[in-house]
Amino acid sequence: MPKRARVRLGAWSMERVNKGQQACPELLPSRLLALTPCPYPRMPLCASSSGKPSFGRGRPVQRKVVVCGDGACGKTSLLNVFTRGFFTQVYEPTVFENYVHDLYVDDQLVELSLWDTAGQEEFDRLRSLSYAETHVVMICFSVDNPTSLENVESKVHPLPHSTCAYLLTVWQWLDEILEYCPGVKLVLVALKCDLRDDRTVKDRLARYGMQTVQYEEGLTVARRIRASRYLECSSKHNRGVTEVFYEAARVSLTTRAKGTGGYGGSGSGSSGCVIA
Ligand SMILES: Nc1nc2c(ncn2[C@@H]2O[C@H](COP(=O)(O)OP(=O)(O)OP(=O)(O)O)[C@@H](O)[C@H]2O)c(=O)[nH]1
Ligand SMILES: [Mg+2]
Repeated sequence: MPKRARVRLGAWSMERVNKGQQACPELLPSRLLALTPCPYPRMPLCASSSGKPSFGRGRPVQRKVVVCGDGACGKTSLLNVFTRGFFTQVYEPTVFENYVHDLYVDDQLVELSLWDTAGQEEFDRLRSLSYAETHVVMICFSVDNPTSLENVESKVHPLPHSTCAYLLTVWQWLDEILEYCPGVKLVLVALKCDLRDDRTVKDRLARYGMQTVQYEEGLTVARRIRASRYLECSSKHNRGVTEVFYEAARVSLTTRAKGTGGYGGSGSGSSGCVIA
């Protein structure tokens, strides 16, 4: 299996500094964009909807969301802010973590099972086990690391000093998801948006001829990979975090478990992946 490209510039690696947790500020309006028709941001989060599959009121629906993306792009921080309400500067690479969070979407109680995965390449095999019975895969990247966005999509590169006959296909997140979970709904999430206009980050990237990832660039990738949503947030400032999970939950409610013929959720004995 070809390996995913993980080009990392030393300057981007997060330092284990500023130990301690930081309480999240109040939720601020976020910048959201749904690729499919979506009432956001004009409608309140838990508004009633019409034309959606109807679920029994009060009967929780179980949905599974797998969160993946490059190491240190901010996945665990996102989950911590949403489920536990705190943000920490300390970077501790994840091996595997599981969270369960209940939320109402359009009057429907959703029991969201959130699977945090390891972005580090060493854990590729372990991470592949997370994809079973998944309704939505949240692919994350960090706006202060353009490579983390590049690593979302498959690309074919000509090998150096070769003719076009020799091409190198670089293994990316989308390849992994398509292999283990074909047909699953995707949500693309831009993390660390507070760093987009950060002078230090911008200067650092400029030294490599790069710049922070802009909204339109993320949106373009989301469209190319046919993501159901493109969302931006900052866990550090607690901006857009809740919306990310509401939208993921909303998307998950539009999926059917493969081979079950209903909104069965996990434990249905299906082969695991979910198609809309
Ligand atoms: N400025 C800023 N830093 C963030 C944000 N979210 C996370 N970080 C920092 O980024 C570093 C990595 O965050 P993690 O959430 O551990 O990254 P991860 O994607 O879970 O990494 P792996 O577990 O290795 O895959 C930590 O030092 C966080 O404090 C954010 O929204 N803004
Ligand atoms: Mg992590």
